Amino acid sequence: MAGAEIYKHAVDIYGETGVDVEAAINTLKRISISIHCWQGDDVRGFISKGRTLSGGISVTGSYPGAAGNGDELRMDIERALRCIPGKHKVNLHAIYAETDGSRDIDELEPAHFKNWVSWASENGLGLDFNPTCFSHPLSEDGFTLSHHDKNIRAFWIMHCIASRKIGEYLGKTLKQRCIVNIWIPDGYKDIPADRLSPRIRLKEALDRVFDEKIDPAFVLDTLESKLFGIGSESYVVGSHEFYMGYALKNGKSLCLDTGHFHPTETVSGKISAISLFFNEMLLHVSRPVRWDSDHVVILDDELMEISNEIVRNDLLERVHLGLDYFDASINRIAAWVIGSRNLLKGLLHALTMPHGMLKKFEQERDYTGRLALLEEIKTYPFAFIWDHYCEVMGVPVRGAWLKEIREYENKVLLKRG
Ligand code: RNT
Ligand code: ZN
Repeated sequence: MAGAEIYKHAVDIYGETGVDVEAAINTLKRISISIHCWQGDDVRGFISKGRTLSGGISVTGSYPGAAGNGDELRMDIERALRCIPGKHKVNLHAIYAETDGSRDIDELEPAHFKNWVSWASENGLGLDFNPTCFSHPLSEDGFTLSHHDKNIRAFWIMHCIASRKIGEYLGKTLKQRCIVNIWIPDGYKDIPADRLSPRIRLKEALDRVFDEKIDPAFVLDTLESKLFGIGSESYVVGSHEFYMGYALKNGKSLCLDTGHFHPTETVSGKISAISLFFNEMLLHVSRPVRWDSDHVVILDDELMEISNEIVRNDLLERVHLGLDYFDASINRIAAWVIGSRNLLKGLLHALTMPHGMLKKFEQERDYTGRLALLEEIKTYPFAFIWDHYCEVMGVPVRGAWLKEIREYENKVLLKRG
């Protein structure tokens, strides 16, 4: 059978379960994911050169070819985007500012991101943003917005305000709202004697950060919780309960990172509950291996279940999807392509699930039918639908992208000093 026939056959098979594959494909075309710039240079950034990554996150591996400046990073992202179907956003961190080196991160301005903005606008991309509350001398003792020293706290408050202003500029200029996500590493390695005071300080610091009026048409503020990190194993100030309460009370949104919960807890299980109380949320799609290790996203059960929850609860407009992982042990551009294609694959998979039939079985208490169908679907010809999607979107089909990335590696990456 030729490609078109195979695809048609797959469409018919899915049709038998009530699934409209063409409609699924048209929906996927409109989904924009946020691709994290920091996979390209191991979360180093340009203004913290020489500083080591801190805050309990860690990149391992020494694969050659990391981007060393804005032009290299943008060029690498462009290369990756040519292998990823659809129109997407790029997620920046404050440390990717292009300054003359005289400024610290509490004094960053929109102008330091003008190269990013002109590049994004030329390439039809939206931009998201994050303050960088780590890898800095003032975060080295493990505390930022909840620091006991009010001057250090003030520094981080200024940095977060500056970041929200930059987000507003990105959103306004690119005419696409920018998500500004705050994550801080604050916490204790060992059992604290006082869990409350740092949380009181964080609450007050956030109030000051959000006192700065930023147009919600251009910025969506999100807060990212965490259960533990390296160096904050026993206590994290910005826990899930903390931000859930803070965001609900103050009209902010949550960011759920798939690596930030207890290993047996799943983000897929939380989305429906949160959707009842929040209009929007952000997900940091990552892959924890035994800890919050930020491995490259693969098409695993949890990714498929997260996608199912978003699709079957009609949350595609309200759940924003960002990638968050960093692997320096493989080609970094391949890492972007693999993770991004997998997230899109997960979504397409969810869009082609017979949710109608499955829900009907469930309503009728026919759990036998539900399990039987769920298991049969696993061997449906999904691959041909995905291949067709790549083809119509003008990106390499199946593993053909790897050859392109290897050529780029030889021509560009391996020549970098
Ligand atoms: C850390 C958080 C955070 C970072 C990025 C770089 O545990 O997940 O989102 O990974 O901001
Ligand atoms: Zn994250």
